[in-house]
Amino acid sequence: MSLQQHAETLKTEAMAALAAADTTQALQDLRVHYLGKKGALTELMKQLGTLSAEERKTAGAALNLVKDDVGAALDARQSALEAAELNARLITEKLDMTLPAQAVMPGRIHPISQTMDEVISIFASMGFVLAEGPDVETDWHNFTALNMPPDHPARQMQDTFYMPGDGATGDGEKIVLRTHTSPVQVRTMQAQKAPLRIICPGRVYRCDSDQTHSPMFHQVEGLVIDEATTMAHLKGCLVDFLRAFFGIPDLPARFRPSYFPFVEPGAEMDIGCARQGGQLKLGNHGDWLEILGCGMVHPDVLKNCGIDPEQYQGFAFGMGIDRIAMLKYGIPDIRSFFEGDTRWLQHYGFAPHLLPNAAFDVRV
Ligand code: 2NM
Repeated sequence: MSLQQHAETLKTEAMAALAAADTTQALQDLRVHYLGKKGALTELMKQLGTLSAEERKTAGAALNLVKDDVGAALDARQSALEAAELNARLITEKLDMTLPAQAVMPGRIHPISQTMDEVISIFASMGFVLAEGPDVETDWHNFTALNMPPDHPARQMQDTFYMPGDGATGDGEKIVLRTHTSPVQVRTMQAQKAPLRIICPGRVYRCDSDQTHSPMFHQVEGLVIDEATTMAHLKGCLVDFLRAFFGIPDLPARFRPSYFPFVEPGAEMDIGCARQGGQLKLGNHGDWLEILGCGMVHPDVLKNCGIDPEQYQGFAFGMGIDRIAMLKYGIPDIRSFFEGDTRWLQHYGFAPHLLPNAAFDVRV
C-alpha cells in the first residue's frame, strides 16, 4: 500500500471514529491518536523521508491534505460537542433561589470604633454635632489658644511629639501631633463662632509608652457655647451621658474641683463603683472612679478664638475613649487595642450588622 493509500485509510477510519465520539474527552484522545507527536498520521509523515524527491512531492501534498481534513473535522466535532455539553449542563443545573444566603465571615468593628459611634450617637440625641480636625497641629492651636503658657508641663518635650524643624508654616512656629482634641474645638470656634454644640472624637498622641500608656490613644471632647450656659447644664449633660453610655440609670456621679488651664472653674467627675479583688464594677456601690475632666471655658480661650466672653460662655469636657471602652466591655489591657491581633478582634469586636448596642435604646 502506498503512503497515500495508507493515509486515505487512516482518514476514513478517523472520520468514522470522531463522528462516533460523544464526549470532548474522547475527541481529545482521538486527536492525540491521529495528530499527536507519535500519532498515526504523524508517523506516516515521517516515512516521506524514505521516498524519492518526485514521489515525496505528491505524497507529501496528499498527506498534508489528509492531515488538514482530519484536523478540521476534529475542530468541528469539538465545537458541536462543547455546545451539546453546555446545553446539557444548563438543562440539569438549577439555581435554587430559595436557599438561605451563604454564611460569610464579615470583618468586625473595633471596640474603639464601636465606642466612638455610641458616644457620638448619645451626644447627637442631645443636639451635638460632630466636628473633626487634623492630627498634625500648630503649636498655637494645640497649646497657645488654650491658655497654656510656654512653661506649662504639657508643652515639655517628654509629653509632646514635635515635628522635625520649625514646621511647615515658615514663621518658626512648631508643628506637633495633637496631644488632645481641643484644637478641633479651637478651629470650630474660629470658623463657626457661637452658639456651638460640638462633639470631637479622635486620635491623640503623647510621648509616653508603658503598661497603661499608649503613644497614640483616643479622646472625645465636647463643647457647648451659648448666651446663658452654666455649670448646671454641664452637670446634667454629663450625668445623662454617662448613665446612657454605661446603661446604668441610677449611676451615681460627683464633681471635684480640679485645674485645667483652658477652663475656670475646672472639675473632675467621678462615677460610682465597687472594687472587689481587682475586679471593677460600676454602679451605686459606695466607691468612686475618676472618669473625665470638665469645666467652664476660660474667657481668654473664647477671646483667642474670636468669641466675646461678655456675651457668650460655655462648658467643655474631655475623656479617654480607650478607657471608657475598657470599662464598658471588660477589656483588661490598653495595648491589646493596637496590636492588630485578629483573634482578639474576633473576641472583642462587634458584628457590623448588629444594632450598635443598648446605649442606643436609652433615652436621655
Ligand atoms: C478636658 C477637661 C476640661 C476642654 C476645653 C476645651 C476648649 F477648647 F473648649 F477650651 N476643649 N476641651 C476640656 C476641658 C478638656 O479634658 C480632660
